[in-house]
Amino acid sequence: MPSVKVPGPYAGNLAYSRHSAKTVQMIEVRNDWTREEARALHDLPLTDLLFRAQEVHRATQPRDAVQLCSLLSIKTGACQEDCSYCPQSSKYDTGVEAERLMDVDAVLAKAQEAKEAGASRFCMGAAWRSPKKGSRQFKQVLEMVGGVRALGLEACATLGMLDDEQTQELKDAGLTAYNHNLDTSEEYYGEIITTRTYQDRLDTIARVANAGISVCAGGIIGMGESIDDRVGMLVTLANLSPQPESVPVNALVAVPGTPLDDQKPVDSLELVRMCATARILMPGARVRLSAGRASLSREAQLLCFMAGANSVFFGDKLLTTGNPDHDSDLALLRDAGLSPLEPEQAEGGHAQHREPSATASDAAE
Ligand code: SAM
Ligand code: DTB
Ligand code: SF4
Repeated sequence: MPSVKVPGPYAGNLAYSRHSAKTVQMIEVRNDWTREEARALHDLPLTDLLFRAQEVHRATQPRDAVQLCSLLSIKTGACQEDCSYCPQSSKYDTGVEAERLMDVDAVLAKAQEAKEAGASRFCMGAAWRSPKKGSRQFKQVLEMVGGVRALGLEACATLGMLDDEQTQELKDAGLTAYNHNLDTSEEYYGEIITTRTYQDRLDTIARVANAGISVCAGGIIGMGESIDDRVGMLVTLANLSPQPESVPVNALVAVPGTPLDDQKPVDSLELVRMCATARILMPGARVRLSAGRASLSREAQLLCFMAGANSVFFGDKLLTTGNPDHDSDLALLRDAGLSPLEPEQAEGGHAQHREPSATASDAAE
C-alpha cells in the first residue's frame, strides 16, 4: 500500500460541537475521501484509531447515549433476489418459512411493545425486491408508517428498491428513515448479488435523500471481501452528499443453506475497526452496530461503542435470526454508564449539521 498521510485534525465547518458554553469546535464533513486515506485510518494501530474516532465522536455525537432501534420482519421470505447472505431468498433452502405481509394492527402492537421496552426507532423490513406499484400491500405499509409515528417513534422501513412515487408516498406518510444498504464495495458486489446492480442501490438511496427522508445505508463484513472492499464501501457512503444519517455495520450471520454459510466468523476487532473508520469518515452519522451482535462479548461491544458506534438493533430478533434480548442490552448499557437515546434526541438534526446536546457535551469539560 502506498504511504499516505493520515488525515486530520478536523478544521472544517459543517458539523458542529459545543464543548462548553464558550468553545465551539468544528468538525469537517468531507465528501472527497480517497480509499488510500481511509485505508490508512483503518489500518492505524488500534489504540490510535480508537483515539481518533473518540475525538470525532465526542465532538459530534450526544455523549454516552445509544439509539435503540427495534426491527420487525413485516413480510418474511420467498424473496426473488439472490443476495448470497440472505436467509430470505427463495433461491436457497434455509428453512425460513414464508409469511405474508402482517396486518397493520399486529405491526403496531409490536411497535408499542418496542416503545415500552425503550426503543426510539421502529424499523420494518420486507423481503421484497421492491414494493409492487400501487398495491394494497404498499398502502398497508404506508398505514404502518403513520401508525408508528403516531406512537411517538421514529419510523424506518427497508422494502427494497423504490421509485420516485413510492418514495414520496413514504415521505408523506411520515417515514423518518429508509434503510437500503450498499452491502459491500462496487467491485465485490457482483460476487454477492446478481439480480440487481450497485447503481440500482445508489439510485434508490438518491431518491430517498432527494425526498427528504433520512438515509440509513451501510453493509456487511465477513462475506469473503478484502479490507480494501470494506474501506471502499465506507468511502462510497462517506462521499454521498448528504452523508447517510445512519450507517449499519453488520457482521455476516452465516445462515445454513445460504452460499455464504461456510464463511468464518468475523474477528470482533475487525468490527471495531469498521465502526471507528465509519465514525471518522461520517462524523454526523449514527453508526449502528447491527447483525452479528449475538456472538459478540460485552467487552467487544463496548469497544465498538468506544470506536463510535452509537446505535443498535434492540430486541431478541433481527429479521429472521437472533439478537441479544432486551434485558441483556439494558444491563450492558447500565453497567457501562450508557443510556438509551430519547426519541426527541434521536430525532436530531440533519446528519451533517447535528449538534450534541449542550448538557451532554458540557460534561466533557
Ligand atoms: N429486501 C430488502 C432489501 O434487501 O433491500 C430489505 C431487507 S434486507 C434483509 C436488509 C439488509 O439486511 C440487507 O441489505 C443486508 O445488508 C442485511 N442482511 C441480510 N441478511 C444478513 C445476514 N445474514 N447477515 C448480516 N446482514 C444481513
Ligand atoms: C441492516 O443493515 N441490518 C438489519 C436491517 N438493516 C434491516 C437486518 C439484519 C438481518 C440479519 C439476518 C436476519 O435476521 O434475517
Ligand atoms: Fe430479498 Fe432483501 Fe434478502 Fe436480498 S436481502 S434476498 S432483497 S430480502
